[in-house]
Amino acid sequence: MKTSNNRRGFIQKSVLVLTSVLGSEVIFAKNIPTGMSILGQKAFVDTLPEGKHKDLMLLNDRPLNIETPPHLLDDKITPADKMFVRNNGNLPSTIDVAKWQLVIEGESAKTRKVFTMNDLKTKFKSHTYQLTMECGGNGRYGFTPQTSGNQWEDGAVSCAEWTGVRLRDVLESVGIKEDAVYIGYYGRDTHLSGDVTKSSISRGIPMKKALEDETLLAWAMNGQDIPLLHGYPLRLVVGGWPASVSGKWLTKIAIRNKIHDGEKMSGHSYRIPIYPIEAGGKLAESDFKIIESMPVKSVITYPKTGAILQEKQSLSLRGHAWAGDLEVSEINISIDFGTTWKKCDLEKPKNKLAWQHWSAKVEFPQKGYYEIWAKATDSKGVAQPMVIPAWNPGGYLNNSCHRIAVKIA
Ligand SMILES: Nc1nc2c(c(=O)[nH]1)N[C@H]1C(S)=C(S)[C@@H](COP(=O)(O)O)O[C@H]1N2
Ligand SMILES: [Mo]
Repeated sequence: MKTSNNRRGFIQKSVLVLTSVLGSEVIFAKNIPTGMSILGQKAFVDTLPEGKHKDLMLLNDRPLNIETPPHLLDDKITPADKMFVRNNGNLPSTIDVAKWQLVIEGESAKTRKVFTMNDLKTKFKSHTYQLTMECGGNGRYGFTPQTSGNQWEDGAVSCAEWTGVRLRDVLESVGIKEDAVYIGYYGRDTHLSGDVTKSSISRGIPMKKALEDETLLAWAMNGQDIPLLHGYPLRLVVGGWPASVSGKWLTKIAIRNKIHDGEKMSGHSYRIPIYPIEAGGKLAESDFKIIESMPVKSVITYPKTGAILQEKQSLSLRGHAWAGDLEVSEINISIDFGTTWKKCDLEKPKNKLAWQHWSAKVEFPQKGYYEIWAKATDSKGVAQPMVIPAWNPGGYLNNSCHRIAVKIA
């Protein structure tokens, strides 16, 4: 008896999930054999969501993960239609901005306060910053053995212009206790399983980063409402750290007296080994540390890989470079597989934590196949590696040089 009850329970639960995923009723749902799942929405989704450039790459539709090919990152400020998407759970279904609330609470909050969108917009000074957001797993495809998770190539990065209030101003208006060490965020999206009591992701940052000028509670991106896919109507935006700390559809910030222990703060989620391990190796939970500032990296956004150029034409290259909390101090390109390097022109960042634009002109000695490599160096003298850096179980922080192929015809 017990087994059949459980089985019925399982069927009902999975049907619930499936109907909500499809957005239309599964008519004979009660006939689905135990343990069998329906083909589902994959069969109907062969295009990207509305508002996304058609040449973005759909990595996964459940949860939705969409990557930007590097040549579509050519804009100085990433427009919404070209911004990569990384969802861990289901998009929030209904959003009523008039009723939207942000709760600030936690062991280390002096009191609990609730803010409406209007409170945030009218009671605090607003600020606008360009902020680089790169998924911690950008470049994961480069690791061998392959690690689980989205096999991002080079395009899980963006730099948009975000407008909102400083998290610091809002936290200070609530009151921060002496023992505060971390903040943790909560968003309105739901867990993939359909279990509404579980968060899909709830990460955080140490107080020092939370209180930084550029850490925003943002309601606008590039001068418009934040698109639904990117966190409408309110988002925590933290530049230079793994984008997973920039909580979308923000409903709550907890001021914690310990390192935040929300979903995806433990195991190998956004954590890397303290010491180098062999590729494919295992290590104890206590031998991981949380990823903080992202490493130095760059992309070549023009030309597109696979470009065919005329002989004796000089080629103008361009792209962006960023270095987590630091600045990029230099970027070089090579057309001879790293034997010689040429220094590029590099702009200053618009503000701290914004990516920097670079450009260079190159000439090719004769017809043939070439690769162009770009290598940025941060303000502490650390450069991108030319080979894939240390393997880690989560497949994070592959900041090896971006390469493109060109032919001179
Ligand atoms: N609430 C919520 N916030 C989230 C996520 C999510 O799934 N839910 N994904 C995180 C991860 S892992 C990344 S890389 C960025 C992606 O931001 P984007 O989709 O706006 O590019 O959002 C972060 N914030
Ligand atoms: Mo991410």
